[in-house]
Amino acid sequence: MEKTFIMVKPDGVQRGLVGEVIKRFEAKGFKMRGLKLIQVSEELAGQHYAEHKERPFFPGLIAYITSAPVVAMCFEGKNVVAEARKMLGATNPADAAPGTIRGDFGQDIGRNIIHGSDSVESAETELAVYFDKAEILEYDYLPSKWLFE
Ligand code: DAT
Ligand code: MG
Repeated sequence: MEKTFIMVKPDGVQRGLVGEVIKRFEAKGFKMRGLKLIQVSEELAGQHYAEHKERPFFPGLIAYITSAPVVAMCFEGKNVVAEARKMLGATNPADAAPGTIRGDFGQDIGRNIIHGSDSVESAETELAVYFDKAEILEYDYLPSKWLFE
C-alpha cells in the first residue's frame, strides 16, 4: 500500500487547521502512520525543497517554513499520493477548486497551508527527510473489508 508525506505548514498550524486536515484524511479512510509537531530547521527545509533551490521564491519559502512549527504526517492508502494531491488542490490557492484544502482555506501561493508529496519517489525521499524509520508505525486499523471490495 502506498504512503505519502503530508505537512501542515506554519500558517495552517497558526490558523487552527490541523484538525480540519486530519479530519479530511481520516474520513477518506487513509491510515495515519506517523504524526509530529516540529520546528523545521533551515537545513531540513533546504533538504525538503532542494528542487526549488534556484527559484526566486526559494528564500521566502525557507523563511516561511522555518518561521513556526509544522505538523508532519505520513498517511497510507490506495493511490494516496495522487489522491492527497487532489485533496490539497492546486499549488496556488487562487487556482484551487472549492472543496480542496487550499481552495477552501487559502488565498496566497506563499501561504498555501499544506504540503503533499507529488510522486511516490518524492514521498519516499520526504518521509526519510522528516521521519526516523521507528516513527512510522505499523498497527491494526480499520478492517480493510470496509474500504475495499
Ligand atoms: P506544491 O507545494 O504544490 O508541490 P511546488 O512543489 O511547485 O508546489 O512548490 C513548493 C512550494 O513553493 C509551494 O507550495 C509554494 C511555493 N511556491 C511555488 N511556486 C511559487 C511561486 N511562483 N511563488 C511563490 N511561492 C511559490
Ligand atoms: Mg512540490
